[in-house]
Amino acid sequence: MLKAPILVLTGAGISADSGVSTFRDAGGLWEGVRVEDVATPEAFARDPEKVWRWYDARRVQVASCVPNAAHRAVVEMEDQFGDQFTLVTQNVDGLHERAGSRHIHRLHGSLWSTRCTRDGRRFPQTEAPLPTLPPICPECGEMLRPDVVWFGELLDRATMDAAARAAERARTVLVIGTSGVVYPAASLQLIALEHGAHVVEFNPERTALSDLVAEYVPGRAATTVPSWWQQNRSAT
Ligand code: BV8
Repeated sequence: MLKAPILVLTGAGISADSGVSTFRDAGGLWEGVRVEDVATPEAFARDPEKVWRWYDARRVQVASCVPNAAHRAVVEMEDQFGDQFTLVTQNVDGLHERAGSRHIHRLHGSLWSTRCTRDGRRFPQTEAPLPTLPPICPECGEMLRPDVVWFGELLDRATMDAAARAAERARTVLVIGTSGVVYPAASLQLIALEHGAHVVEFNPERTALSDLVAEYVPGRAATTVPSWWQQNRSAT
């Protein structure tokens, strides 16, 4: 029986079947790249152009990808459960938005937005590749940075608070395609477990969460999530 409220927590793995590189799988984004070299404020201060080249390469890759059946199943869940549904993603690729998800808590920002390094003003940026690296603020001429949360940076407080409240209230939580190693994002699935939620993990590899959840569903999300959803949606 699929009990509401429903919370869906997604990581890079939900986009893997769309052709977007994950972070920690073989051939993933971090392979051959030291996180400290590209995803920290210090790295950006040291070599902004190198950081921008890494992010722009990801933007180019994602621009040629399309949402997959797992993203579309998540949209159907939002359609069916309305305000009893919450989507929280660690992903910055924008594929949930392109699939049609409407209310998304983006914990780590977006590849499709930039932020002025002088005053934090945000600018949508959908052009990939960027014409110049690093991009310059159209208002003040200062450098723009990727609008993402780097290691050592705080997440947006309101976003994390809303996600934690949803994790406390949810009766069913789907954890899709995350290694669960990055905090505080990874704490959400633990909060849900502590509050007695029925947690279902979708991942081809077992993780530290796999032994703790009610259902561990092995396999690729583009196959397992729609299949699980079809079997359980009618049970409501
Ligand atoms: C912070 C930027 C305060 C955007 C990212 C405890 C508490 C608080 C903080 C910490 C803590 N311990 C350590 C920290 C510090 C750090 C952290 O968590 N470090 C880790 C590495 C130990 N956290 C922070 O710095 C956070 N800030 O807490 O501020 C503070 C400040 C200073 C000091 C202390 C505290 C900020 C974290 C945000 C970092 N930014 N991204 C971008 O470039 O994308 S994180 C990055 O990794 C991504 O955003 C992504 O969200 C995240 C997690 O990766 P996953 O999405 O899980 O992807 P991954 O590749 O790992 O796994 C993919 C999974 O999919 C695998 O399991 C695979 O099996 C599966 N899969 C593969 N194919 C498929 C599939 N699943 C389904 N279907 C498939 N086909």
